[in-house]
Amino acid sequence: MPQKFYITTAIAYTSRKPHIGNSYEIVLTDAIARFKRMAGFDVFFLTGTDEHGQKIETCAKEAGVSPKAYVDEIAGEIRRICDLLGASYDKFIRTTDDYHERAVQKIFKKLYEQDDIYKSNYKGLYCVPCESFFTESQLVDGKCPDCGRAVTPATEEAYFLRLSNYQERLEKYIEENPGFIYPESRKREMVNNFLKPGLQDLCVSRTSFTWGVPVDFDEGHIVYVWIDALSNYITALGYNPDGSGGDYKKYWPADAHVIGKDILRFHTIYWPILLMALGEELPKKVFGHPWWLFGEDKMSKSKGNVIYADTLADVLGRDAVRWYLLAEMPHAQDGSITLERVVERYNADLANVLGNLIQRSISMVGKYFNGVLPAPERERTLEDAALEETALAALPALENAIDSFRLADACEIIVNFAKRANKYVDKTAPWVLAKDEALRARLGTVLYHLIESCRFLGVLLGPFMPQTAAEILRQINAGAAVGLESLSTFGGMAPGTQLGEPSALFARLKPEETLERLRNEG
Ligand code: ME8
Repeated sequence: MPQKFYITTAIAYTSRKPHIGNSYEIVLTDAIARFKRMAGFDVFFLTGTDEHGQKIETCAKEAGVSPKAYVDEIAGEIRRICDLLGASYDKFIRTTDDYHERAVQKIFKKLYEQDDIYKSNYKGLYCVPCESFFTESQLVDGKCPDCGRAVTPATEEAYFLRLSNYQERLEKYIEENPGFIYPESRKREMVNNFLKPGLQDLCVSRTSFTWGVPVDFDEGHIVYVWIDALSNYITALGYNPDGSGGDYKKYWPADAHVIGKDILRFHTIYWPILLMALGEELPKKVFGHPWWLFGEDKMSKSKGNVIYADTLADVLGRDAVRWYLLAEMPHAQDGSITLERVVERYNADLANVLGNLIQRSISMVGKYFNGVLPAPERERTLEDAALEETALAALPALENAIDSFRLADACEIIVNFAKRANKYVDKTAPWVLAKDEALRARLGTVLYHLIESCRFLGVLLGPFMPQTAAEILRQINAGAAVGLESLSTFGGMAPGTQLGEPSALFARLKPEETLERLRNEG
């Protein structure tokens, strides 16, 4: 039986079209899911949309449509962008799905019946025109942060989750499972800023709006959107407090929740406590990834510096967008994206290194051997051996990098291998060997090494650039030697194979012209 691997992304708000920062998480998670599938795991990859709450209700009102019509449109757009980027999700959950809403109601009721949730009074500062409560620290100059009018102290009935009852158990879990909050720097932040000061019970219902999951035993109360949203990770698998389905039994607990750094608190404090209260296992890992900045600034619509994944994909192709996002984002610090940098990296990694290697390797077999792959000689030079060694070391290194969520390192391993192979071309100079009939066998060995290196690249690139990887393997006609297991020996290509015609995978971009196209598209 293959080992299971359950991985999830955050579910995006359907308040607006997702920008490249939101799309990043899908690509990151997709690369990991694809790698795990290639490594033989039984993977379940979940993504979806977070569709309830006051903000979305307000957006719909402003757009003059019903909340449902509004979220249908944006959820469709989010899913379209996921598909455009090649996300291989196994399920796309929407929090407005019937089965999810029913399960959330049952979760809420169970927690209430067992007294983990209790009814009390919420005391806060209320803005009447906005129908919203605020805390002292949220006010701007003592006034409502939304409309600037005066607020008044007020009380309303609400439900609360007893976080404090679970504080000790959560602290123990975090201590005993050092990989749970990841990376380490984020763990310190959570423990020192939120756990150490002590947890206060969390208000888990609202009465000031209606767009949400109703508390089914108390009319007028709506389940707090984060309780609704977090539950998606189990409801998607068919979780039900009265008895869950097969997928839940098979895949839970999650092996990794991949989320942005801003929502770590919800995933490492509220979510585990909710699960403990339900008597369910806790996720094994929560990976809080950094954010994309536009240059050095936060991306925001009002600043006009928002980049969308579909704009880039229209001009550069889906794989190039995936590559940039995976190769450029540091492990723990924020990443920077600008159109100039996207074009630069495209030319550096994809056109000059990868595309160039594949195209010239296949072309030389075409030119010197009529496209039929020659057999290598038994004798190997030091140069050959060094290339083989680099190829064989790539997969173990890649596996290590992916298991520690260091996707940029994984990309670097691949590019460095391709650079090494390009250097091999320069050193062995096949065009010189081709001039001397006596060196024909040596020429065959060199070209075999190059095409076998292309095969390694075609396999290794699978999780990162699936279309490109498939195209490389098609062009060299790799046959069945396309799985990770085929990378344990250098020699998977069968001599005598008829290679296909090379076609440029990544043509070199003219920066000015491309930037103009990108700006016009955006
Ligand atoms: O937070 N760079 O949804 P969301 C990288 N619905 N990642 C970014 C980013 C940026 N510039 N901006 C946002 C929500 N993200 C909730 C999640 S999960 C039960 C509920 C990430 O649409 C962000 O950190 O605001 C989050 O992980 C994801 O995009 C969706 O953000």
